[in-house]
Amino acid sequence: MSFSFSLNATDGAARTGVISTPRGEIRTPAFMPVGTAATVKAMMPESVRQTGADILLGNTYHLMLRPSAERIDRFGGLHKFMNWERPILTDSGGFQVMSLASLRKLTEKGVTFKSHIDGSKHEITPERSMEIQKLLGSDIVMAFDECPALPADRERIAESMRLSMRWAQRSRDAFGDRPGHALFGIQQGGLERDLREESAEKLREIGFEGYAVGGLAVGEGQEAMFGCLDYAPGQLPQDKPRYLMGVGKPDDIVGAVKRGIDMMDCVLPSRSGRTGQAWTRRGQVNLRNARHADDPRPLDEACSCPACARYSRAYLHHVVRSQEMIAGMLLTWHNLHYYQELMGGMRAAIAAQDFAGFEARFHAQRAEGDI
Ligand code: PRF
Ligand code: ZN
Repeated sequence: MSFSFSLNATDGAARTGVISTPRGEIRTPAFMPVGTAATVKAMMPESVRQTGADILLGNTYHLMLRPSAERIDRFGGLHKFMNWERPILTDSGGFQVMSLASLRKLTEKGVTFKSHIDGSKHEITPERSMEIQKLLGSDIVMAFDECPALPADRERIAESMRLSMRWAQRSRDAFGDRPGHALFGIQQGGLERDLREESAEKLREIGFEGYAVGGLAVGEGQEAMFGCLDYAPGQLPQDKPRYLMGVGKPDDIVGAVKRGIDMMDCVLPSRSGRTGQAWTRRGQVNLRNARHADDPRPLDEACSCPACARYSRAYLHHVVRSQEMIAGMLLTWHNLHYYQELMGGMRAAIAAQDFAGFEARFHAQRAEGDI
């Protein structure tokens, strides 16, 4: 069986469909929990599945440094190593090098850097990134790219985008013929419409199984990001999945889907769950807050996750304040469950041609605020 994408319905620019892979189906719009170091922190893989996730994201950068791609390969690949048999998408490493590593040096060939873990020296090129993602056994491989932080001047953005497009061609050449596995290209170009178009044109010419909108959510703010998403997805092929990398808050996700995005990933639901932050229909709730100390009610009475079905706000408050491990476990579960419900709600609304109604209810509930 090979890799394919079929659209089931559209509503305005919003789309719903299914990506089929030999490891299972990915319902779109899809949210991918982040499993950077071969684990979605604080969650068993079967629990991640119970939240409704069809696919996880893993990271080339972290896994090449520890425990190394070669070691994971010897254990039969990342799926087996981490006990997640469904699809995995891996990011290609450049973005993480730029945000985490020290002594980075960028050349036409690739990037050299020192590990943030032990200071050891490493190199990633498009060819090495493809090799690592192959050793990991990734189902959806991301092209190797560079993502400048915003704001940046136009010349810097243009040069970086053109380097990423040369790397995209090298990624395509190095990826080879791998039935059932997909390579996604990554559009860059900052907030410059013509550079985004130039990037999209180059990627379409090379040809990929899917296309990511990269270079957003890097400091430009939601309004500017939505401004770019008003045209960027439309520059990419209609018949292939479109992935917005590293986004975002629930309202970012709803706005991105409205504008034609099919896949997203973000550390927010898992990371903020470990700091006592919950995301609900009614917005963000900080369980550290003293107002929860005597509250016998669940975090969200309409949520069926274990944190809401079996515990009170008073208990969640207590374990957050006491820094008990179960605090991170319960809140991560709740947040991932909420994110997946949000995606499911959007898929159903698009299929029913009611995305506008969904969006209105989404914003109305948040405007009410927490109980
Ligand atoms: N490129 C890659 N990974 C990414 C990004 C990118 O532009 C972003 C930007 N939001 C997040 N992760 N390869
Ligand atoms: Zn819940």
